[in-house]
Amino acid sequence: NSTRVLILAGGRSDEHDVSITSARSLLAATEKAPHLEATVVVVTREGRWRSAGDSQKALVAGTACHGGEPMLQGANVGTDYDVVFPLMHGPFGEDGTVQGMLELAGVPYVGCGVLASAVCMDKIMTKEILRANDIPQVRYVSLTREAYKTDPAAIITAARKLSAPWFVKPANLGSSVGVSKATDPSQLDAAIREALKFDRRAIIEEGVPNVRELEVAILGNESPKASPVGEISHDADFYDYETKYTAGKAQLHIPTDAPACVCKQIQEIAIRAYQLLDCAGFARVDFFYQPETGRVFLNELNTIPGFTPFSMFPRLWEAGGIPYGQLVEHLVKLAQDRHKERR
Ligand code: ADP
Ligand code: MG
Ligand code: MG
Ligand code: K
Repeated sequence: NSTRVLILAGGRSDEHDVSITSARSLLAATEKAPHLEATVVVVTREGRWRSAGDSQKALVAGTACHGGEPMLQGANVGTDYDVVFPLMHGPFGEDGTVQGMLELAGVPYVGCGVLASAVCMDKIMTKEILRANDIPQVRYVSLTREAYKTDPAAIITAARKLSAPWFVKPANLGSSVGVSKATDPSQLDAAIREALKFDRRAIIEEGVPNVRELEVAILGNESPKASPVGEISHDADFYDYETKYTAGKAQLHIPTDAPACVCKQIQEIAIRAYQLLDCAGFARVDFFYQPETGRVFLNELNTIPGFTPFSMFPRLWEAGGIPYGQLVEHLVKLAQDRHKERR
């Protein structure tokens, strides 16, 4: 009597290939788990849904560009599967849209619900909620395309009240797409225009000098637990798209050698933020650590974290005593528990 899991992979985001790599590992793990039976459905880069049979080719190729149907077809999600594992990153995967479809289908799914997914995808909304709850974070200014068109000087003036350098980002994206660093006020305009190419809304943040990037993996529904804290290091100016996805450009340190009191603070803040935002299942919570002052700032929560065996989330839990296969089983169980709790 095994649990039938539907893995959704690929999708329209720039993390399409990463998602398929994650799905392959996930599938292999379910094959080893005696009571899990998984099928993969791949969404193409154009946002079309392949059949399970066609998806096999994408799994082998590692990517899917063409083909597929406008919506998930040939499977009645609610009756053919017991649990769905939406493993697509970024917009249309991590942002609550797929989660909404799964709510309508009435099927349990891994990870955060609609609200937490949508809020965590939106850097402005996340920050507004964190601010209302005194969670430490960097100072920021938010803007819309329309506001910038109407009065660019007002926005530049507001941004200049934050200390340099500035990080300018689209509100709803990931993988560092559309993110730029401005070190001089003269670079702000170009950075803002770049971010606004990807979204109607953008955010300008105060940069953390000599930043160290620490990440923690959270697992659970009503009583979430934090993994040991990991660190990312690299030689790039910041953790940009190329550094994230070129093998060998970034190093993962698990656990970090940052002071134990800093790690403890990070674990506590991450759990508080996870609960405030009503996250469920899992999330990777990313922090900035400023070694000279000892301060930590919550950067973001990622509700569909990278999930290859070499990704930060599974590796942090491995260090925390939960190997990859068990982690998958646990996530499936959490999805079923949450579904029951919500009835
Ligand atoms: P994404 O959701 O695309 O990963 P992030 O907000 O995490 O966007 O920004 C991407 C990267 O840019 C970070 O991992 C970090 O290297 C750098 N960065 C972003 N904001 C700041 C900041 N305020 N101070 C220092 N570095 C930053
Ligand atoms: Mg990030
Ligand atoms: Mg992100
Ligand atoms: K996010």
